[in-house]
Amino acid sequence: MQFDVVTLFPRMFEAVTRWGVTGRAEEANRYNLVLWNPREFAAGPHRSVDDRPYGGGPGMVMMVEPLEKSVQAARQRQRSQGLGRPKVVFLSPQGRLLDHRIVRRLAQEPGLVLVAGRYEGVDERFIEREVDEEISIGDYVLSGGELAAMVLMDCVIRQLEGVLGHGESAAQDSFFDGLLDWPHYTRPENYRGAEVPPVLLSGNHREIEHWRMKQALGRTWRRRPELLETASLTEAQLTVLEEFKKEQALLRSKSS
Ligand code: 9D3
Repeated sequence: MQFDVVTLFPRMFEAVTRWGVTGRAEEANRYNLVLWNPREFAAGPHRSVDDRPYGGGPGMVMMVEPLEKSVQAARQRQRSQGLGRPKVVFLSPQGRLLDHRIVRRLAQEPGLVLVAGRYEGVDERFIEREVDEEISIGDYVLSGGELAAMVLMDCVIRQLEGVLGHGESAAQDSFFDGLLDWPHYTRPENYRGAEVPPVLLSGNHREIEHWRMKQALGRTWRRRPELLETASLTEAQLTVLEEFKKEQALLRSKSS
């Protein structure tokens, strides 16, 4: 995957390229990242990339020209790599909310151009002229699009072939897809009186599987019930969830 990112703060992206899974994936050439700073495409003695908003009001707005020239340079590079026309994604609070479906779709692309904004926003004409898709990472306020672009990159890179090891990308994952994780434990068996659930020490793999499924379903029902609407549970999962609910009811009646 070829990533071209347009940003006033290119060095922030070292957070992706230097560490962990995404750092190793870059070393292994699973993806390539090229950064474009609109400042380099800015005209005038001051190389301005922002100006005051027409109509007044607080803050500054990113100018069309340095952004457009950056995106065109990025497009040109991807075309020179024989990749065709890349999708241009603008990270924006006005965008569609990012989810795993969008991540998987974007991971199918040979290349992406990501645009991170700063200040109050970017000139709308840039979006109309150059942007294919606007994406938000959630309903909270960031200081700019860079962290959002890195979140998107991290999620996409994990989906690329050969990035996750066998254990991490196991078929188990897709089995539990759309549900929250079950609780995890490691040594010691007893931490200052807090025990590991005995079933996990039993060596009975069918029972362990069943317990984990029940916990995953139960927690999802408790914490994120809206996820169960789209998870399209199997008959077996519905039965296990009913077990969880009954146990919960029982535990509550015992404690009162
Ligand atoms: C006047 C109110 N603003 C928007 C709600 C101003 C504003 C806040 C934050 C303008 C730009 C930004 C910078 N944010 C992003 O560039 C951004 C973002 C975010 O803030 N939250 C979630 N996803 C994203 S993607 C890009």
